Amino acid sequence: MHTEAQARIRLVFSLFDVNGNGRVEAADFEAMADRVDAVATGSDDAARERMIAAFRHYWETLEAELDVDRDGSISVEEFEACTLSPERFGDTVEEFAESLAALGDPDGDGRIERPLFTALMTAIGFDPANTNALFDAFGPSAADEVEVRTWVEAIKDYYRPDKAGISGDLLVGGDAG
Ligand SMILES: [Ca+2]
Ligand SMILES: [Ca+2]
Ligand SMILES: [Ca+2]
Repeated sequence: MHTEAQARIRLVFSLFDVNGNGRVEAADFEAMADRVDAVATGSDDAARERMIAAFRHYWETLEAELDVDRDGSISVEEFEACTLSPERFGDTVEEFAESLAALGDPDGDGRIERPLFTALMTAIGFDPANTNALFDAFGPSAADEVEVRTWVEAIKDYYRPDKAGISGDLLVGGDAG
């Protein structure tokens, strides 16, 4: 596995462990969904419920696939195994990416503005400075917007262990590590 992928996965684990007890569990995902819901003020109920359902499904998939010792939580060692068989998480990550991106585009024009992008990514736990660097890497328009598709693809790339040198690596740099 590329070290870049390992660094991304470790960062994701630290973000998913919202309550900071060193394990990822259902309560962490509920807390993260609540934070994202709180900043998705422009979105309708259906879009928000879809996101919350995607977060729950993400947790259920992790628990089913990675909780080897069946203690109801994922340790960092258990979590790293997700990179060994990324195909088992493809559909889950895709729905997570799509539902999150939908909250970034409440007017449905296919583009997301920087303030909302930063708010959603910060709600998940990413460092604001790194989030801005990622937005810049997407090549924003003169109106400071990026294509939602670009973001969705970046989220999916982020979880691919064979990927290195991708835009998502910017999230690992700086003070967020
Ligand atoms: Ca936790
Ligand atoms: Ca476990
Ligand atoms: Ca939009």
